[in-house]
Amino acid sequence: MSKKPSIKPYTSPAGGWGASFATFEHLQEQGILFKGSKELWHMNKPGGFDCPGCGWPDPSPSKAEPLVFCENGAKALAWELTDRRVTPEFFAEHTVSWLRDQSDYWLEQQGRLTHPMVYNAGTDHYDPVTWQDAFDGIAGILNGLASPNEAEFYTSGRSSNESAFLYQLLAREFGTNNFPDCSNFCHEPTSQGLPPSIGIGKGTCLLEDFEKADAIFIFGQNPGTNSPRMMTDLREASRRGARIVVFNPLRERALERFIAPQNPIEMATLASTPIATHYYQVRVGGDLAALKGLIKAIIAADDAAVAADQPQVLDVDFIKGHTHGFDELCEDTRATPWEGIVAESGLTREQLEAAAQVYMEGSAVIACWGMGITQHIHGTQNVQYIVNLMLLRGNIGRPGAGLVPVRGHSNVQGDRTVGINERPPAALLDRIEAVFGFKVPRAHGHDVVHALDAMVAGTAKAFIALGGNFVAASPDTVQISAAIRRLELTAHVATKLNRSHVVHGRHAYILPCISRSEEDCQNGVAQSVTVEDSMCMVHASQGHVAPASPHLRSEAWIVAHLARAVLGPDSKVAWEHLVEDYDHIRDAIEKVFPIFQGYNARIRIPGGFNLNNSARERIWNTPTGKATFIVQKGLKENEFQHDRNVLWLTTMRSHDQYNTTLYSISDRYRGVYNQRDVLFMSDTEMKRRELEFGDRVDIRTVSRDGVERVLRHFKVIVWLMPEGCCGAYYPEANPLVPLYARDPVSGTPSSKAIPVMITRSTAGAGR
Ligand SMILES: Nc1nc2c(c(=O)[nH]1)N[C@H]1C(S)=C(S)[C@@H](COP(=O)(O)OP(=O)(O)OC[C@H]3O[C@@H](n4cnc5c(=O)[nH]c(N)nc54)[C@H](O)[C@@H]3O)O[C@H]1N2
Ligand SMILES: Nc1nc2c(c(=O)[nH]1)N[C@H]1C(S)=C(S)[C@@H](COP(=O)(O)OP(=O)(O)OC[C@H]3O[C@@H](n4cnc5c(=O)[nH]c(N)nc54)[C@H](O)[C@@H]3O)O[C@H]1N2
Ligand SMILES: [Mo]
Repeated sequence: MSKKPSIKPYTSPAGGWGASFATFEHLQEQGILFKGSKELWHMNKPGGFDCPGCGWPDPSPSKAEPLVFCENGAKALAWELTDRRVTPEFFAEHTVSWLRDQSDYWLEQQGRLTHPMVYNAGTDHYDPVTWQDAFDGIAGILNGLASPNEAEFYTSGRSSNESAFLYQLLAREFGTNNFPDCSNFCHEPTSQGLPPSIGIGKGTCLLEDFEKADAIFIFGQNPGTNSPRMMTDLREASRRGARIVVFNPLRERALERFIAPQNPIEMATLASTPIATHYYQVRVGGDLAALKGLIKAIIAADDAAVAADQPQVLDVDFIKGHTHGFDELCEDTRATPWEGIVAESGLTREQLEAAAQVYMEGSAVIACWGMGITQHIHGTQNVQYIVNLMLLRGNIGRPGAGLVPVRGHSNVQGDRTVGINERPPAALLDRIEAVFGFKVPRAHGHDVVHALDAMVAGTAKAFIALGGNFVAASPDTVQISAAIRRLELTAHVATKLNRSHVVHGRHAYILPCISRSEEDCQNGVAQSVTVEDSMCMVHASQGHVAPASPHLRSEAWIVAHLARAVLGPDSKVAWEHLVEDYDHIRDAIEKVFPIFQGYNARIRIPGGFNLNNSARERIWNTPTGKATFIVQKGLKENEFQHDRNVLWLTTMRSHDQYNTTLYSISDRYRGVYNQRDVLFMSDTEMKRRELEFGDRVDIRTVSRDGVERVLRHFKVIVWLMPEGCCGAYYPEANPLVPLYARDPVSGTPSSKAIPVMITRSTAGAGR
C-alpha cells in the first residue's frame, strides 16, 4: 500500500474483511504470523491470557466463540510478541539525545527491551546494568530524599492485581500515598462521581444485561476502535431490536454499521448490522446540557401524563423508596430554559425529545460512557447526570438495565481495587497496618495532576513508573517534559522503549519486564496473575510464550526486589516469600480486602468470579443510604459562546493506536492514511475562516496563564461535525492541553475540550 498521506472516505461497514486483513497484516509486519496466530487461540480464555487491549469483559466460558479476540487485540499481541529487540548494542549505537529526536512511533517500533539499563550522563548513553545494581542505585536515591513525599509512584493500567498490590505496599512502607495513576487521565470522574450518587465507584451491569436491554445509550465512546469486543454485544442487541442511541460529535463508522469478523455468514454475504438507531452529534462539551434536555423532556412527559390521568412516566416507587434529591433536580430542570440547552448542546429540542422518547419507551435501559464524557472540566458532573437520567425510571439494579463506564486499560479497575489510591480510606490503611505491622502514611498523596504540579514546582524529585508512557500521556507536553528533565530520578518498568525513557531525570533506569502473553515462571513454576474487567469480573491470566529475553523479569518480581533494596532487611513485608508463588500475594490481598475471600480457589474456576457490587443489589452505600440525584444548578457557561473565533478542540484516538503507542499512522475508519498532523473541522467553520481542504494551519490554545501553546502546520480536513468544534489526535495535540484545565473534583485533564484559535500557517513554517 502507498505510504503517501491521503484521505479516502471510508464508506463500508466497520469490522468485516478489513478487520481480518488488518489482523493478518500486523502479525506479518511484526514477523510473527505463525507465533501470533497460535497465541490468539489462548486470548481471553480460561487457562490463557487476558488481552492487554481493553477492559471489556470476556463472555462466560459456556458462551464463548472459538476465538475471543478483535483486530485491535491482535495488534496489541503482535506489538508484544514482535521479533524486534532493543538491546544494549542498540543503546550503544544511539545517544539518548539522538533518540529524543526520533518520533514516538519510531521509538516503539524498535521492539522489545531486553536488558535493565542505566543512564550514563558522561556519554549520554543507556548502559546495561545488573538487576541488583539497578535496584541499589534507585534505592540510594529514594533513601536520600528529604521526604518520601518527594517520590511519585505512577501506575499504568496494564499491571496485574498482584504487581499493583505489591507496588502500593512498597510505596506505603517507604512512606507515601503519592499514587498518580493512569485512571486519573481517564475514568476518574466515574470513580469520583459515582460513589456520592450510588455508593460505589464502578459500573452496575454484567454482560448478560446486554441480552435483556431494550435501549442502550452510548455517550462519548468509540467501541469499534477502543473496545471492539463490545461490538459483538451491540450487534446482538441491535439484531434483537434493541434501540441504540449515540451521543458523539463525530459520526464513528462502527456505531453506524458493523460486520462481525467472527460471523461466517455476515463475512460471506457482506450483510452488515446497523448499530445506532439514533445518532446525535452533540457539540464538544455539550453533554451536560444534552442530559439536562433529556431529563427536562422526561419530566415534561410525566407532567403531561399526570394531567391526562395516564400512568406516570417516572418510576415513582423507585424514586420514593430508593432515592434522595429528586425535588431539587426537578426544580433546577424546570428552571433551565430550552434555549440554553439547545445552544449549549448543539442539538435541537426535537432531537432531545426524540431521544427522551426512546429512553421512556425502554423497559430496561443501559447507559455506557467513555472519554467523551469524562475528560472535561465538568466530567464528574457529566457522569452524575447520566446517573440522574437512569434513576428517573429505576434503571439501576435490575436485569437489562444499569451503568456501564467502559474502562480503558485492561486492569485499570483492578489496580485501584487493590490499593492504588492516593486518597485511601482510613479503613484500608488500618487493615494494611494490621496485616503487615508497619506504620502507614495517613496524609493524602498526589494524583496525576498534583504530581505534575509538584514536578513543575520542583518539589517532586523522583518518579517511578509501573508501565505506561507518562510524558506523552500528560497534558502540557512542553512544560512537563522540561519539569521531568529536572527530576533527580526516573525509573520505568516497561516492555518497550517510549518517549518517557528518553525524556528522563538526572539518574534514569529502564527495568524491562515480561508481558501478558509471556510465560512467568518463579522457581520453575508457571504463575498466573489476575485482572478485573470493567464489569468487576476477576479472572486469571497466564501467558505461554517464552519471554522476549532471558534477562526480563515479571513486574511482581521487579517490585518485590526493588522493595527489598529500598526498605532493607528490616522491612515488615516478606517480599521474597510473596513473590516466590503468586498464591502468597493473593492470600495477602485477601487479608487486606475481605471482598477477595477465597481468592485463590475462586480464580481457579473457569471465567473467574464477580466482585460484589452493592448498587447492582440496590444497596446504596451513600450517607443517606439512598441513591442520590446530584444537581448541578443551571448550565455550564460556555465562555466563548459568542466568539466565533474560538473552537473547542477535542483530542481522540485513531483506529491504529493504543494510547501513546502507534501501530501505524493511519486511521482506517476515518479514512485518514499515513498522517496524523491533521485537524478535523466542519465545512461551515472552514468557510468562516476561508480555509480549504488540505490548507495548513496553526492551532493555538486560548490560554489563561499567558503561556503560548501552539501546534504548527496541521492539515485541515473537512469533517461532518458540529459548528464550534474541531478535533485532533492524542498524543500529538497534548502540547495544547493546559495543565490547569482539569476537572476540579477528579483532577482529570480536560483533554476533550480545549478552547483554541486557528490561523493559516505562514509559508515555510513546516514541521
Ligand atoms: N485500540 C485501542 N483500544 C483502546 C485504547 C486505544 O488507544 N486503542 N485506549 C484504551 C483506553 S486507556 C481507554 S480510556 C479507552 C478509550 O476509549 P474511548 O472512550 O472510546 O476514547 P476516545 O477515542 O478518546 O474518545 C471516545 C469518543 O468520544 C468522542 N468525543 C469527543 N469529545 C466528545 C464530547 O465532548 N462529547 C461526547 N459525547 N463525545 C465526545 C469522540 O468522537 C470519540 O468517538 O479505550 C481503551 N482501548
Ligand atoms: N490529550 C489526551 N491525552 C490523553 C488521553 C486523551 O484521550 N487525550 N487519554 C488519557 C488516557 S484515557 C490514558 S489511560 C492515558 C494513558 O497513559 P499510559 O497508560 O501512561 O500510556 P500507554 O500509552 O498506555 O503506555 C504505553 C507503554 O506502556 C508500556 N507497557 C505496555 N505493556 C506493558 C506491560 O505489560 N507492563 C509494563 N510494565 N509496561 C507495559 C510500554 O512500554 C508502552 O510504551 O493517556 C491519557 N492522555
Ligand atoms: Mo484510559
